[in-house]
Amino acid sequence: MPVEICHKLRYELGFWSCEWHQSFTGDHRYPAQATLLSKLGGTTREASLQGALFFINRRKSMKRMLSGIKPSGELTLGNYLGALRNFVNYQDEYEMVVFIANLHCITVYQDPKELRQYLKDAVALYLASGLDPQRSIIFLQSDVMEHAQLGFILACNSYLGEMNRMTQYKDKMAKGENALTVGFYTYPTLMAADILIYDPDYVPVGDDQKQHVEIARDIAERFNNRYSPTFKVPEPLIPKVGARIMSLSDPSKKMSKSDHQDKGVIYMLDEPSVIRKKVASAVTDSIGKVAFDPKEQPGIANLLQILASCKNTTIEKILPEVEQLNYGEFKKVVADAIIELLEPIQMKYRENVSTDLLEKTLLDGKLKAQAIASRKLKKVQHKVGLEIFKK
Ligand code: AQP
Repeated sequence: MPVEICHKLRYELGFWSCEWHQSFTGDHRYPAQATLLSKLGGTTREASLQGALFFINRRKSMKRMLSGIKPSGELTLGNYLGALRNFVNYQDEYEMVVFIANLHCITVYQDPKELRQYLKDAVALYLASGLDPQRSIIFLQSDVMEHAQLGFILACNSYLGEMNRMTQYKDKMAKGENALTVGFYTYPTLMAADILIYDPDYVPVGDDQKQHVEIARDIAERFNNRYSPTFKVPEPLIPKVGARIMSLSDPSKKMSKSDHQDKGVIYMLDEPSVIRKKVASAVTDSIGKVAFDPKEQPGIANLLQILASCKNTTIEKILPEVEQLNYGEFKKVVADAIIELLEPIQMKYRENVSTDLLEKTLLDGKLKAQAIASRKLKKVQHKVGLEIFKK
């Protein structure tokens, strides 16, 4: 059985029930999988029930993992090393649900034209990095409207005190930002919906994002206790590799896509010459020795972290190779490693971006995600008492 048909089966059979098949085709004689397989290019003979069952069971035996990136700017090296690369690796072990969190982008004003470009680039970069639409569900958050609907129901099961305790909100308040939107204030409840609607077992998060999973867990437990068991309570999974990448110009701050100090941020689509320039002007110190001392030498420690992450190794292993170098030579090694890592991704990005692959991926992902999300939302609406008639 061809591999791509197998991958499709893994999803489709899990999500499309026999009833769906019968109502869709009016055909009660064959199991759904036979018709589906032939639709996908196989033959009915290939669609042996045994083969189909194997894939259903395989999917069922996989734990589900969910994550998303909010492309409120161009994706950075930090997004890749801290998140995207891990998502790609997780595909072998988990059923990955990966979305583009576009609703979260607009909690602060975005120029519509720029936002569209960021979103398009993000899908192209997901694919260029190795996320595989046959194995992962890749979609745009706003395409699955159930997120926003569940978000509101969960907001009605959350408290102002919880929102007030969220770090991002507290940070902005402490900085005296006074033009915060209501969407920004309640985004944790939307994020809880993004997660809980798919019943994932795990949510991989950076250290700074743990609070989001914690609030989703609290809301899930409250809902389960108040109504009846409805949501799986997900576990945060903090990746062992893929440490926090800091800004090159201010190593006390995370490398962030919305940081307007471009010099400190390496974007996934930066040209090699730009990468070299940014790394060459990275902040260091006057000690003059390449060593891992985040307290005394935060800039050098960050460059070491970047080098180790790009080479997929540890700082202990990489240090002996670079500790004799002067800062100029060391920076050249770091820049080379970043370019070596990003160049193949950039090439694939250029291949993908002008084809219809992006649109097809998002449409396919939307259908698969919606099949899960709408079932869960119906269940929730029924439990809360919103439905008058059983559908
Ligand atoms: N510098 C980083 N180092 C390691 N991991 C990082 N991530 C982001 N920056 C780094 C990880 O990328 C995933 C997606 O993050 P996000 O884009 O949804 O939100 P974020 O963490 O707020 O990313 P930014 O770039 O800092 O966005 P802005 O500037 O909009 O606030 C997460 O898993 C995150 O840990």
